[in-house]
Amino acid sequence: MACKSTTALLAIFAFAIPTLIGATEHIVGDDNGWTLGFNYTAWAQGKEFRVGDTLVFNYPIGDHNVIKVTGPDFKSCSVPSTAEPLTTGNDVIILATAGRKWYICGVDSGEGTHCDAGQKLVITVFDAEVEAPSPAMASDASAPSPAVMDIDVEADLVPSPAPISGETPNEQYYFFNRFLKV
Ligand SMILES: *[C@@H]1O[C@H](CO)[C@@H](O)[C@H](O)[C@H]1NC(C)=O
Ligand SMILES: [Cu+2]
Repeated sequence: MACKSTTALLAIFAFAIPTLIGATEHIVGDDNGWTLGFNYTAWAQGKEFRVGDTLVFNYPIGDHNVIKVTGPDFKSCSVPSTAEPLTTGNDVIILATAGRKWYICGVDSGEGTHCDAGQKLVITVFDAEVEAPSPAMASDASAPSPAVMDIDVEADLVPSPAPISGETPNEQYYFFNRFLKV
């Protein structure tokens, strides 16, 4: 069973590699970085965000932060109490799933947050497989989407009641130990 899971993981990497080759790194705000007085709506316009791409937020440490929020919190510039702001000054976000994504700066200037002043970014991320930038990738167009693969993995990781007669007790221990720890 452990072998089956390993095979599944290898299969995922095999599918993930073509996706990553076509991945784009988006420097938010380009040379302006993540700052006040910049229109991120205009910046995002005409750009294509795909699953596997990355967003990079550059700013002087301490001046700003990056918080992923929901649509309503984006609109009202609310910082959820559970928020875990990114604060490294070079925050990299991997766009792992398709859909609408909202990011704000939650730093308070004393007269509201930077978000209130317009430091906010909303993007729509599309599936990676929709686009085939190269002929090599076009042949992969029928590959299952990452979301579907995630589901497959989950299913495979659930210990099944399959016969374990061929396995020694040690192997069984290894199997359960492995999945309890992961
Ligand atoms: C930012 O740019 C968008 C798109 O060009 C525009 O609709 C919006 O009014 C601009 N916002 C500000 C605050 O200038
Ligand atoms: Cu800020």
